[in-house]
Amino acid sequence: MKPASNSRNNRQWWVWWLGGAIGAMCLALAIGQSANSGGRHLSAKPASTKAMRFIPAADFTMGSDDPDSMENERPSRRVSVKSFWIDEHDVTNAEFQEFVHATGYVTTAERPVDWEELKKQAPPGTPRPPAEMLQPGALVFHSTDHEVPYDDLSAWWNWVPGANWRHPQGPRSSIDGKQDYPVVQVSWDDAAAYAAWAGKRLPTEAEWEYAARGGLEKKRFVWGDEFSPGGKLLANVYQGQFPIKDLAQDGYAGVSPVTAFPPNGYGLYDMAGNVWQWTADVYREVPGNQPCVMCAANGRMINATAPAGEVRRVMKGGSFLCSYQYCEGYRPSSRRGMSRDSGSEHLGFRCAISG
Ligand SMILES: [Cu+2]
Repeated sequence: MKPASNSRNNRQWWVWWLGGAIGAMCLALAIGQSANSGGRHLSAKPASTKAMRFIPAADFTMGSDDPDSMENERPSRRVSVKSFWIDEHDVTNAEFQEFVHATGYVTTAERPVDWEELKKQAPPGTPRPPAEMLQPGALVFHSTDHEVPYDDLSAWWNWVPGANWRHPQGPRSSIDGKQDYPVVQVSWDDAAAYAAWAGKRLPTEAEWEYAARGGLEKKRFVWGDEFSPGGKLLANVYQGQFPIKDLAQDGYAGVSPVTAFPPNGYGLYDMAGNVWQWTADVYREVPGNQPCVMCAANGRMINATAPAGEVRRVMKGGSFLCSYQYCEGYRPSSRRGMSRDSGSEHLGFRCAISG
């Protein structure tokens, strides 16, 4: 389903702006909601370290000095982390479902959009968007049948009413049979609410990156310096001409079950590829950031969707849409900022507990 189409440019603009701005408004709603529910959805169950790994305190080299990295990863620096526990795998649809059943929590992407509220954050003079775009929904990836410029994200993202964690690609899609797939289309607020309910928290960016490195120091990938040792593909990423066709040489053209690929040195799955993961940290961009083409496009999307003063959070790990030719978002030092209120088809999370 496509947004009500005016001119193409209009549509493009609304897709980007709504993707982020809906969030800020939903944040306000969420705050109201938790107040109304008397904190119901935040009542924690006892924390358990089942299916978590213990990571001892350490100093490590965070970021990268590699000229083949993005500037927001540089320079590398020594960082200390205290001991902590981290989930072996991303939070699955089954786990998120348990949370929703227990609490009645409604995710950001499921809440209707109130234009009167949204308009307060819009640039002055912003026209009312097409009615269809004020329905609850989210951004969904679609392939193309031709090459597209990498600075036009609307070429491969659609605003889809009815897309949410239960219907990641829109109303006709479902998560039936995908209980062990990572939950997606969740905002940072949704992730944080789940973590609080589970008696956990989101990992910091430093914890996440240290855990991802799996005991290796200054390696380009979470398994070493070579992308596909012995020709093996060790993560769910994009192969082929983006965004025309993912050749699925790694076995998957989209999201994969959370333990489909080998774990890293700490026994953690999908610390590279499959879906990006929210972390606790506020995102700060390095001035003069000059990333690869695809990432530059994404950077623009983020800037275009972030209302002034809005807080972005760091996401890590890359996804099934990250490609060897372009962004290599699945490198452990790779990082991106995303409006805390935005969900996406390629973004999930895992939790941590201080150790
Ligand atoms: Cu990428």
